[in-house]
Amino acid sequence: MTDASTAPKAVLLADYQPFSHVISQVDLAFHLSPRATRVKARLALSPNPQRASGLDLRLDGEGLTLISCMVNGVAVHATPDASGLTLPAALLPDGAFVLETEVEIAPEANTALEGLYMSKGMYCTQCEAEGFRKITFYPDRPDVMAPFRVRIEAEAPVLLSNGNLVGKGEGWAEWHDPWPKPAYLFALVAGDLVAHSAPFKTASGRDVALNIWVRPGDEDRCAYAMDSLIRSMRWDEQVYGREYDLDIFNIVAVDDFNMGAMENKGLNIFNSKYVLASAKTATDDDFGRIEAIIAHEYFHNWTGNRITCRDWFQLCLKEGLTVFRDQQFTGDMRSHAVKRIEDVLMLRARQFREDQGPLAHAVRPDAYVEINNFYTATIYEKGAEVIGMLKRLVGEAGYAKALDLYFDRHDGQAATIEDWIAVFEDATGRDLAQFKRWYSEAGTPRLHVHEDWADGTYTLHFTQENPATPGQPVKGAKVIPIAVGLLNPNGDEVVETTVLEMTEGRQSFAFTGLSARPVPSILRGFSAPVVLERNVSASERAFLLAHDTDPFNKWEAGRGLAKEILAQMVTDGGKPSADWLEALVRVVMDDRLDPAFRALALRLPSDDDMAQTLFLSGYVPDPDRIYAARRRMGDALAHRLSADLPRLFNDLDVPGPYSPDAVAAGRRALRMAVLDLLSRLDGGKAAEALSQSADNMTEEVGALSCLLSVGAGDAALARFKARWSDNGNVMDKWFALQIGLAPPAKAAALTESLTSDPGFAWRNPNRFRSVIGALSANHAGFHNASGAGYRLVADWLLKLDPLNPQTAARMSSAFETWRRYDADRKGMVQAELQRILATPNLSRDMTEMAQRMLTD
Ligand code: 0A1
Ligand code: ZN
Repeated sequence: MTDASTAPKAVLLADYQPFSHVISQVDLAFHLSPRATRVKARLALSPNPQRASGLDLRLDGEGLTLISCMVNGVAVHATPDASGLTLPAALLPDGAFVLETEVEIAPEANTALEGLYMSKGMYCTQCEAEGFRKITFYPDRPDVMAPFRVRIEAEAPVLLSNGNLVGKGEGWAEWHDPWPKPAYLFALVAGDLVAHSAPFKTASGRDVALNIWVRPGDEDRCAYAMDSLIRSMRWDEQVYGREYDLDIFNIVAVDDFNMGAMENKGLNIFNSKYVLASAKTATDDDFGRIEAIIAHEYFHNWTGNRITCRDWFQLCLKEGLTVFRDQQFTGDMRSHAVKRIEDVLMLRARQFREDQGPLAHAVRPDAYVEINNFYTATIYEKGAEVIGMLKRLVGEAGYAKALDLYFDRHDGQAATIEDWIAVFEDATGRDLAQFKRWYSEAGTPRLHVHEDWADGTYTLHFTQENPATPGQPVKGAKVIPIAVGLLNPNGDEVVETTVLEMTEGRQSFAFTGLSARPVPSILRGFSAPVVLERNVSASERAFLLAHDTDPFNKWEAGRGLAKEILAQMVTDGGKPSADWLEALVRVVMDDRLDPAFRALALRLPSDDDMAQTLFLSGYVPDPDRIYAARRRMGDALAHRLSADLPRLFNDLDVPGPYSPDAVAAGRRALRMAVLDLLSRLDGGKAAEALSQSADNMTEEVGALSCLLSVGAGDAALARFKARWSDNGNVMDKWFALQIGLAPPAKAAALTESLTSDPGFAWRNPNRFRSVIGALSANHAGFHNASGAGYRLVADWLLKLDPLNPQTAARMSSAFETWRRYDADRKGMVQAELQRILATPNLSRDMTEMAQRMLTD
């Protein structure tokens, strides 16, 4: 299908070689100016003893105008090519030497937001994964680590870089980072900024100045981020024994950012939406995400920065582990049960979806064309799941011992997954050779279960199926930790949670000495990232929903039931069963249960989740039927609960001033779920009243969503816009909500009309995502049979690609599910992907994505 001669060249794990030289010191001097920034780099180099002597020096560099180049103070003639600069061995002295270069770059013209760029008049950088090569000539790879000294000269009041401040004056500042680091952790910020500051004393008594830098006017929305940072720092000391290691920790919020945030050493740079929050501007979910992302970036200081990755194939070494750590942190801060359910919802929605389509790849891939395309749910979320399984297999104590060994052994190094596995083997004595398949093999295993019962012995028989994925037709059996508990028929637990270790393709586990046939609770806590296939009756699911002591499986029982019934409603057009309604109502009305849990139980499976589930069961999903069935299901629930909804809505009101804590947030989540049902009965009356009176963004957005769902959102939308038009982060919600909740046949047209709204600043990644991304996330709208959704998304991706290939390519994964659907839809998506691929000067990023999605 695609012509090999035009395919961009892949980088292979198998080709790894250490760099030709080592760098003992980097000195950078920046003279900032929007169109002509000068960067001087002084690199102290020597041949790498791990490589042969007499090698050329090859430095990466893109879009740089070379002004001068000197070796040991003597000018050399060097001509860069499109991707870098080669200094032939003949030009280099035998031993150590100093290379000095000066280049010119234009940050104002940098629309890709990679390297040094400008956001609303402020200079900032993004170097992961390969952005440093857009700043100066350098070996832009994570295994070249060096201490950096940085001098910044600029007409800006605040000048920041990594490490500690060693000097400053009018128009200049100097920073020194003593910790050797790879170039991707370099950062620089300069602009008119103000700080929200706080002191911190580490466990061993080091004073650290904490600053969150924002644009003037935003400083009153930093308190929650600061509180989250302080709690993260304390938690890492207490749980992992890891202290902060510089005198300053700076965070900067920027409005134009491709991702969520970046862990640059001592100078984290954040998308402003993950820093700025007040009761009036941020929802409970926003507060939760801010806490998690602040923690994530901070935790990278040890897992990512002190110990980094040898090469980009090892990305999960830092990302999987850091996600795992931030998940533990959120669980400790809030509720482990709720956090686990939310994480699994997200894993299934994003990672299972990826794993079941053409973009499936291993947690540690062995080839890539553009590394920016591999910041995926598989690397991050499945990478974290793999660590969760390891921890389950070796136990709390084994995990703690292995992590201590990891930090001791690899501090200051660029490590690999082999190093990571070896610390677990050495700390616990376990052989993890088979476990490593979780890193090398893509795809979501399917775990089939059946059981038998005789003479007091209950046996579970498991079969694992490891489906083929692109480039990996055959796979081996995985080590699967299966947490199981057994309940007796009156609902008491007779066997507590036990972890069964499955290592073979088929395996049976027997429980003896039981007085009655038990009801099994399998895969408790979602102990492995697999699809569990078991024939379970509706009554058994209802029984587990009522009695399971494992909160995850309690929720899962209700979820499984809802999905089964919804699937039936999609295929036969019927109504939900009374059994399901009764079982769910019991949970919703049970005020001994955590409201956050009850809210999660009420959340119906998403349309995309249903499409995936139906596809896996052999159906061709029809987006309109799924949409309609899901609405009927919500309506039926609303009618069944009609007598209780107004009282529930009133009782759940959280009195007093707004607080983002988990308890209050849980009550509001349930209250908004109740309001959504109530709106189906009262046409949005209660929601309209709340929309006018709400004093916090959670309820303001909650009420607006309810109104949009019942087609009564016009007045609230207009009010919202009038009130928030000068707040970009809030206006993103205005765009995304109306598109996300638009009826299927109108979604594309509405999106198209909003692209003409003066507020649609499409070069801003957040705004682009809140419009074009919101359409791709409206399942029935995006997949509307007219093809208008596909066309509009493809048009805009093509428009963004030349300016910002990274964000455009990442968003193209909207198309990854195309093979699930009917021939007409498949044909339309295929045509869009081919149109994308045929576009002249398409980026390498987008070319790789479109090719992978089209390959059989
Ligand atoms: N390392 C950051 C995420 C990140 C990754 C890539 C980026 O540019 C391509 C930017 C940020 C994290 O895990 O938070
Ligand atoms: Zn990360």
